[in-house]
Amino acid sequence: MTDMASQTHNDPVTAPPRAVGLDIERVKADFPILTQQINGHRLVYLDSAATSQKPREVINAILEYYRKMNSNIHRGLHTLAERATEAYEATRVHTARFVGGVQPEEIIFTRGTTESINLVAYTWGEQNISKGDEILVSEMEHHANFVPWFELARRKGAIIRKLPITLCGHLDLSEIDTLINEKTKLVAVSHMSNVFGTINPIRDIAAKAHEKGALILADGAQASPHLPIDLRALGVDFYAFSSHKMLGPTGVGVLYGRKELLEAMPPFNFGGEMINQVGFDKVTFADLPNKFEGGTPNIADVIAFEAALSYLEGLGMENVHAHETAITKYALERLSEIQGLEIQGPQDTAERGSAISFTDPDIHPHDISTFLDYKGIAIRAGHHCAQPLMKFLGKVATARASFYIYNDTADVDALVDALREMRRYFGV
Ligand code: 7TS
Repeated sequence: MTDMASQTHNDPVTAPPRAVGLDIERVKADFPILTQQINGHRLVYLDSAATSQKPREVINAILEYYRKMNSNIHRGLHTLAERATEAYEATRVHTARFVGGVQPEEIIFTRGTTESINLVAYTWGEQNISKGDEILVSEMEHHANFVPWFELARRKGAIIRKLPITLCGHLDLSEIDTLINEKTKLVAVSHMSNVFGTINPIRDIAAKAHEKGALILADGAQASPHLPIDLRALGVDFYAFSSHKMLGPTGVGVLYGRKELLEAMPPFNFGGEMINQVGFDKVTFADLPNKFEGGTPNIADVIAFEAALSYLEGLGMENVHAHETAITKYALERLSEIQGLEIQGPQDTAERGSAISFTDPDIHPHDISTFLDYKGIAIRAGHHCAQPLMKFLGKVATARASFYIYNDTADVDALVDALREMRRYFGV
């Protein structure tokens, strides 16, 4: 591993310690996948905004579940079923605590952020959106927080309004007082952009929405892995996020909803588990949260998600954030040394997280990604499921490096060295 002291390139950037707030060697050692060589090089994983790697604790929790507990929850009266039900519900309690201490029945398990948002669009949306109503959606949304609203508006004859963005990668809030008006029923905005990395002022936007009687749904897919989250302080009505971006397994998502809203909403999936009484004359539904968890849920992965939450809490979310801020600052400085590289999003690390999108004037993002892969470096290239944002930038794609707890300054150096080599290789 390259140590900062043995850096060979000539650059004016003062490197921070390899890790801030975290014992980086210990953290790295917890992620078995990182010991691999890819194409003959040490794996440098810079694609955590797409999905994070999993620590041993999470992998073991899945194995333990299938070895010792496997059974269906909420219905069996035998010991295994009780164990599994207890562990599944313990994750709900833990998740409620992790996001600032909401009520456990306000936490609904889904398959991911996408399903959480669709749940709201198909239940609350069907019930509350009518012709002529307005839904304000930011221009930097992932398609998961855009398309469900677009489709809802199409079904209902409602209107999608755009909360625009600036070239610096911020939301343009200058017109917010007219964009949110008496017709606005919902504001849909990401807490952290998956392209710009921008941390959006959710609390202020929530206050503006509520002033006009609108609700706010914040997409927390990128924020929940990286920031301490306090949903009550943010003042959101709905908040959606995914386990797999925060060290947990794939196939588990969370929807937080204020209890009185969830209680008034119709169910999403009809079937087993979500009912109270079923007869040919009448069906009644279960109370929260079961009303929204029809069918056998993803028991193993929900249970293993608890191990991810414990792991993050063990590190401390303040430490996670401090570490990533230092790495992001260093990465922004080092990347800016590369001639011609255009870096998107805020420069100030107080306003952003660790996803850094960039483009090279001479090399397509897909070629950048392919070249870096030869060097064992995993990044993402494409439109990042944010085509309205790409359109605003006038680009079809960007390259994106995203950092997490197991990345250090040596990973940034590997990226910068490889990008320099790439430019030489392409003769630009
Ligand atoms: N919202 C944001 C802000 C995201 O970044 C993503 C996934 C989603 C929603 C969807 O989450 P899912 O778990 O339901 O798939 N973002 C990315 C990405 O940036 N690259 O791959 C997936």
